[in-house]
Amino acid sequence: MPVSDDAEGAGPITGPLAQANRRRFLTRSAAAAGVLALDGLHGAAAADRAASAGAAAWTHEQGKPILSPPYGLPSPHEADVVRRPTDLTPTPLSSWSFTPLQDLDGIITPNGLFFERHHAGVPAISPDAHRLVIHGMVDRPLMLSMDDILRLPSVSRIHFLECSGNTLTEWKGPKEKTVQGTHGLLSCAEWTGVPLSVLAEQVGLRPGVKWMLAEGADAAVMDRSIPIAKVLDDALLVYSQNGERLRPEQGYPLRLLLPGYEGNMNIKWLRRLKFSDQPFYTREETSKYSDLMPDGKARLFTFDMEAKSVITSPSGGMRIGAPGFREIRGLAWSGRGRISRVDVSVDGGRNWQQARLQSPVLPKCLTRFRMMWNWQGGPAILQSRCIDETGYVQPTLAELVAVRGLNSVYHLNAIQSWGVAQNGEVTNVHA
Ligand SMILES: Nc1nc2c(c(=O)[nH]1)N[C@H]1C(S)=C(S)[C@@H](COP(=O)(O)O)O[C@H]1N2
Ligand SMILES: [Mo]
Repeated sequence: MPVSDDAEGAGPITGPLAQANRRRFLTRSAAAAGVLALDGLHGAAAADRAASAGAAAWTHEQGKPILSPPYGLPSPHEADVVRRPTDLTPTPLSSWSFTPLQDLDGIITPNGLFFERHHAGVPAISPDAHRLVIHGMVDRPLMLSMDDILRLPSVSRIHFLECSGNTLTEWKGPKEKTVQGTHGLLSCAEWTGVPLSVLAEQVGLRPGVKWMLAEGADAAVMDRSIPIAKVLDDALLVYSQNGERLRPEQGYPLRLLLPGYEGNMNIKWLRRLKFSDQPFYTREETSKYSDLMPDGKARLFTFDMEAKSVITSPSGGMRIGAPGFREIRGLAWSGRGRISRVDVSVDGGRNWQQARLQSPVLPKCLTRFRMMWNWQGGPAILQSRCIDETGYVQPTLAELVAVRGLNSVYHLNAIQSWGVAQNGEVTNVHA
């Protein structure tokens, strides 16, 4: 098999360019630590042997023709990289599926791996028959077809979406085995659609409008009240996701996107917007999606997803092969703006080191962080802690529970710990 320079992906390992690349990589990544031993690199002699040993079977024959299939699929070798269900719900119609964060790189979630949360299944909506009604305290009520909506001025923005129930199993002790289970109700996409401020102008909001109801066309008829400031700030009427039309699971043909707000308010299969001078106190925002505090009172309208981060590799269920250097990788995000800093600890929070942030660092968007780690082969506890541009610091679980108590379900944004055992096994632990 041809040996490629793992460091830079720059082709065969021999030759002056590859040597220069390799030198650059070694100085960049391992300067402080001395030698970086990669399993794949055994020096010039081994590389030369491999290079002259002849090409692999797939190099000796032609591959598959174009358009097989017309809509491309991942390599069959990646068949394990899938959304996974939960055992927490009695029916798959009102349930979740979780994004395999441990298998993904960068910040964009492929559309087929975007987490799902439906309260009454995925409706089969014909875009030709679908209508969006806008009414209430407006001068010119409107009923729009998808064609009407596609004519309006559009924007594209990259934002995360997180269910406020993400991590809900972890309040009282480590439960889920993998980061997919603990944090997989989180995904990120480039969304395209119409700013709601444009529509608000079209219909003419009456004086005194303070809230907007958004309602879905699914059998759950999911509805939520949204403050008018959010509607006019950055709310989007979305029809595309990562360059193609929304997937049915994500609200085809039309959904609401409220950047940084809890997943539940991002109404899918959107059919109605109603403007009012007061909130609607729907079932979803009173009996559900509120937070029961230690004194028995419930917090209502907890919209913002607060700053949170998690290490995705190494993470629960993985096994670290050999001591030595490896990159710790993870994601950080905040519903209030940009991530300004991520720190990583390998000793359960006693010492912290600043991680590198991958650009672009966008507001209300996943941010990828990385840090090189020299695992000595002993037990370790890996943690990440983020700070957003408002100065908010991601809390420990103890700090969060001290304020919130243990009655609530949603909005667990505490620091996650992964324990590394002597033998390299990584598990979910509370530290
Ligand atoms: N119409 C409708 N909108 C909905 C829901 C729903 O069941 N019906 N679920 C909500 C919840 S709880 C979440 S977390 C997000 C999930 O969006 P996704 O399935 O695209 O990830 O959609 C929200 N919008
Ligand atoms: Mo949700």
